[in-house]
Amino acid sequence: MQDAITSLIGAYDSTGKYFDRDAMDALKSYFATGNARLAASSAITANAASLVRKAGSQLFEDVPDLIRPGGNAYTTRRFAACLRDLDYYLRYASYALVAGNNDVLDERVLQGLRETYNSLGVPIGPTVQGIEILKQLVFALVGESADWLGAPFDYMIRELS
Ligand code: CYC
Repeated sequence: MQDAITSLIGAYDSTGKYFDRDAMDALKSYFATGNARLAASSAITANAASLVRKAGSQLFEDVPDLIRPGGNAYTTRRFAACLRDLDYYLRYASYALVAGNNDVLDERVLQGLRETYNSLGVPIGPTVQGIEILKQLVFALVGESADWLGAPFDYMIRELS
């Protein structure tokens, strides 16, 4: 698992280079957003259950077929699996925000996920929509929509799409 600092050290060490200006700029911007990252992660943690509940309601309102007979989130078991998946996305986003790096998302969330979803008939489009809704709810909660705050959600959306 990588974070903003270890990934940079890895990249520079592998070629035996001291940090250059680009590296310093990357580190400065990571430290400059450090307190805000912690505050965002802690706000997510404190509101996780309600964020997931709201994201689920909004998703099922936007795509009502999901919870009708024949929909992938129809039956209590699948409905619950869907909310659980949204909770996974939110929790891992809160880790990636603190790390300033998306490696944890690759390693713990995304690896093999598309194949699993395809084999179970879990639709990718509405899943991506659910992650986008989580992102907007987090923007509203934190009171800003900076790139670094949306980054983990954007990454999961891009990788799943
Ligand atoms: C199922 N979601 C699954 C499964 C996995 C994940 C592995 C199959 C096993 C199971 O049912 O638990 C996802 N598991 C994860 C992730 C991690 C993990 C991300 C990383 C921590 O360990 N269905 C919809 C919605 C969407 C949805 C669009 C919610 C946004 O229609 C989700 N995921 C969904 C559903 C299932 C599922 C309904 C059950 C499908 C089935 O068994 O038929």
